[in-house]
Amino acid sequence: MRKIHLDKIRNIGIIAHIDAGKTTTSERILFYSGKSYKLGEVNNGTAVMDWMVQEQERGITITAAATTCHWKDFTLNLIDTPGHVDFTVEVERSLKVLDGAVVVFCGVGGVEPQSETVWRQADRYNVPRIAFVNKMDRTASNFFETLNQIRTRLGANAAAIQLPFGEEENFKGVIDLIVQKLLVYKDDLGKEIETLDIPYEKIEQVKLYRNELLEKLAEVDDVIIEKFLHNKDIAIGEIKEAIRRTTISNKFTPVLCGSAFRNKGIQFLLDAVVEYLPSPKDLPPIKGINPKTGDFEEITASDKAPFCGLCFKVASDPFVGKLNYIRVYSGSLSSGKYLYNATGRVKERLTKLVRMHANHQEIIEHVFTGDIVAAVGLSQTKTGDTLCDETNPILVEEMRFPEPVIQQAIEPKTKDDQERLGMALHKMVEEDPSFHVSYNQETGQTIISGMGQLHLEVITDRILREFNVAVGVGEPEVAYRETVTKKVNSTGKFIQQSGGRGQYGHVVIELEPQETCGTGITFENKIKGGTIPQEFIPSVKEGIFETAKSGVLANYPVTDIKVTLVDGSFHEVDSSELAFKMAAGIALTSGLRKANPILLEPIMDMEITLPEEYMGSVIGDLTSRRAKIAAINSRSNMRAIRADVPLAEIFNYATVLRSLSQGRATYTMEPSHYMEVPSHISEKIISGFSPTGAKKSFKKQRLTKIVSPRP
Ligand SMILES: Nc1nc2c(ncn2[C@@H]2O[C@H](COP(=O)(O)OP(=O)(O)OP(=O)(O)O)[C@@H](O)[C@H]2O)c(=O)[nH]1
Ligand SMILES: [Mg+2]
Repeated sequence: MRKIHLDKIRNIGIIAHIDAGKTTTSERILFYSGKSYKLGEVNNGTAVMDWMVQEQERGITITAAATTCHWKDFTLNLIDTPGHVDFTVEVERSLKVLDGAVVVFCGVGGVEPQSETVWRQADRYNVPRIAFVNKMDRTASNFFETLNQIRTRLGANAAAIQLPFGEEENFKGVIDLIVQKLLVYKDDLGKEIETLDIPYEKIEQVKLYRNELLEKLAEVDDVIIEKFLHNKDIAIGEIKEAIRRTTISNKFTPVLCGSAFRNKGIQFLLDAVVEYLPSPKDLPPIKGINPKTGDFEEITASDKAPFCGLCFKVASDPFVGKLNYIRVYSGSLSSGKYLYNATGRVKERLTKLVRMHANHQEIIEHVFTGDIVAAVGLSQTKTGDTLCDETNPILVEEMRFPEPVIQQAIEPKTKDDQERLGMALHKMVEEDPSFHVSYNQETGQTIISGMGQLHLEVITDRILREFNVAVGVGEPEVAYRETVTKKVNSTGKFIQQSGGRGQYGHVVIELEPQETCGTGITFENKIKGGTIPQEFIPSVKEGIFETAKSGVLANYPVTDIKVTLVDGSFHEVDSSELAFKMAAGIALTSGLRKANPILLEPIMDMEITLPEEYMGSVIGDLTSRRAKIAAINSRSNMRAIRADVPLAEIFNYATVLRSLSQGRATYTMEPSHYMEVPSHISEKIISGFSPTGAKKSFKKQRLTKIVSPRP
């Protein structure tokens, strides 16, 4: 029997632009909830959530860390995510399984580029959120400007439910607009809070913002609009209920403020989390596909329902080995039991269940609906796999991960380490869906690809420290993609009949470009009436996805295509999974050749913040780099240029920008989308590649950096 009622669970993530204070806020949550006895700081490497050495050394979060703590009689499963765009996959997978999020904003920076990114990610998963404007103690922090930007840049129906009291270094506490009280911190640790009446000089401002709060609620809530229009009193309880209703239905975002570093505002943030963010049962049931029938089914958030959980993260632990992080959507589970992996179609035995506290584990015996836990013993389960009850198989919608944009060659420093490097890379791929490894037949080199230079740097550093393999790496290069521009039909046959049991696979596919870019590969099965038996369909899909890993132009992975299986045939005896997989691969390759293939390159969404006087030279330089300027805005007393720039043009841009602006400009960028490579450039790239492996072979990458222990 479960001890914690489902109503009392909050699964929340902390998301934000890099450095907004997510980890500092998480550390305070752990402290005030009694989970940590000491305040952890990012600055001196004592933050429990930033447990990796690479995080502590660099002062940034790299991997999403999960923990569980309690606030009042609620249980909070909390995930602190990284802000750096190279680790965006961590935000993506966390949002997939979380029920709510706290979006942290820097009170000085306001809505920064990655604040927009994570906001859009949360939009995509329909995650209800509350906003926390942090760093109110800092010079030039501006709560009202940030609130304004949340509305204008993010398009949120947001309103303050608190106002800051005191500014910058005199920031002392908050005014609660709902109960109309001033809450002042009396000590540095933020434990003693005094509740006072609103000071006289603040009464007008409080009236104004309280009214604005009610107005914004009235726009989206029938109960409030009714009372508001008729000028009736609205009770505190009614306001809170309306905030809860509208936050959960994603129609409203309450905005709070504080200073995590100065220990102010966190208890009220926790109150807001439990009051306004949903419990697992407050959200509409998620849908899954029954693999037997192909029909959609609702997954009921109840312990009594059959088990269904999603593995959203895989990590390796030095002591227990592989850990599978699971969000339980329905049913319950005990350690020692068997589970069915509906994605991989294998049965797995769960040897141990643990509750994660950053990198520490607490052994538990049972898990229930709504829990976020880690499992040991699931050797075949990967990120994105659905685990369920074998008699009630179900598939939760697959997760989509971003395509890597840069790649480099990697080799072990000594030949003896080849095998261990292979093992290390295998582990990394298992953990990180945005990290890919491929082997270039032409050059005999292993190529690693990822989301950015920092991403690959952290991976090579981990290979050295965790696996003790020193490696050499090449210069990072652009990871191009291939796609098609025309719709074609293509047939693939894999037939071998040489006495005895043969092979027979025959498929007809439709191959077409996807309308929107960045969608990867979509596979649809339109086979009717058993032309190809259902049992072979997954193999056809597998064949398509595997073949799409290397395209027909220059061996780059294929993306943004839709493949529809429309026809085919089978043989009673000779047909096998392998034969259909091969046939699908043949169909795809010949289809790609016919469908006017093109090369795609990653385009980065870049924001450069700089003083006005450098605008001319920076814009001039950007234009020479094939950039498209999207907007020029003001940021405090600086200017901000927003541009789309091909990644190929901005390697080592930091050095360029430094010299153009005497070190006064800064920039952030993130992969935005793929675009066709202009033909004169694409010809050069393709001519460097020969599918026959004959004379014009791929250039072998020169290794330019060695990652090995310092002497
Ligand atoms: N003055 C001030 N500094 C803060 C506050 N919150 C965080 N910081 C500082 O801001 C820096 C970044 O804080 P983190 O908590 O690591 O930020 P983060 O959002 O977790 O960063 P990433 O995980 O790397 O994206 C650290 O130096 C913190 O001490 C605050 O309220 N006031
Ligand atoms: Mg952090």
